[in-house]
Amino acid sequence: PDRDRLIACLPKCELHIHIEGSLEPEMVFSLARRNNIPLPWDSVEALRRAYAFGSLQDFLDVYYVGMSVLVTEQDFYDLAFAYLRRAHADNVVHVEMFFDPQGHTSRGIAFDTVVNGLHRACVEASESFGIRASLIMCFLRHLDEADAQRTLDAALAHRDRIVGVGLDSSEKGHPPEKFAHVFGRARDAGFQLFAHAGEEGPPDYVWQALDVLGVRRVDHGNRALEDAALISRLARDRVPLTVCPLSNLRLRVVPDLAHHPLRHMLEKDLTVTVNSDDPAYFGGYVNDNFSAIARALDLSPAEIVTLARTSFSAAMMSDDERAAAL
Ligand code: ES4
Ligand code: ZN
Repeated sequence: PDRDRLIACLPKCELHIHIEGSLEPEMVFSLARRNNIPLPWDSVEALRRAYAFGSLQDFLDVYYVGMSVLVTEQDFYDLAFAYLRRAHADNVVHVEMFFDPQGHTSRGIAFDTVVNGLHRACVEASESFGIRASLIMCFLRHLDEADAQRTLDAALAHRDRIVGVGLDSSEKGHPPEKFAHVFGRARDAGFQLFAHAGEEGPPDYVWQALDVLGVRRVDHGNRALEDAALISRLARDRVPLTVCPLSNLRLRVVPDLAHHPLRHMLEKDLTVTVNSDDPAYFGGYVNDNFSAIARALDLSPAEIVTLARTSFSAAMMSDDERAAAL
């Protein structure tokens, strides 16, 4: 339909993508073969059948096994380059890419191996087809703060190649305040700050992300709508929310997309963007997310244009870079 043609031709930024979540089942199997890594599934089809998730934790259990096939610098390069090429095909011009170093260092992969491969893909994709891409490392919130502190120590040697730190993985029971000290250190070291909050966790976790961690943007933020004072705060400070419709559907954060809170977020003047989260696992890249939510909520062309434009205001970009991109 016309709506999908509009979506396809709009320039966009992708601000919520876990690069390990762009690992397609075929690549899981080809890298497993290349690196001699055993898998609990005997075919691509069996792996796809495992993508029936009842919750965030169900997904994470598969996600951490999937990423275990990533071993060499070339693996990380191949993963990120394939994603950036795919994003470019969706008219994504700027990417702020999450990665999970602890998902790799915990398996004995060196921090440098991960960053070297991902960074080289960002540089070469930019040279090859002009996409801009930067790296944000996330702390796994189910691990303790001391583990995050050691991860930050390792990142300091790559300060010029990692623009920010975020917080992801199992949300419930792991409030942002658990990471207050390490986020303080990251801020002092000059990193931009982000956190997943209000995906499954309560509005209080969104407050903590803002007031304890001091994040510049909230990833998901769906449950902020349960708290009127929080909505006012997010609107007043124009805190962007990086919303991921197909992720919310597949992880049962919403029963169906017709009940997705994005329409209410727009009505309340929140700064909302549309993103893919873990596209290989959730059934679509960024344009698929735009199409699915636009159709379910019957978004107008003007609303679709607003969502794409907002991705630029929510991005880490100078005004000059923004003007050049638009
Ligand atoms: C994630 Cl959807 C989601 N939520 C929290 N942590 C994550 N890591 C990768 N995808
Ligand atoms: Zn996410």
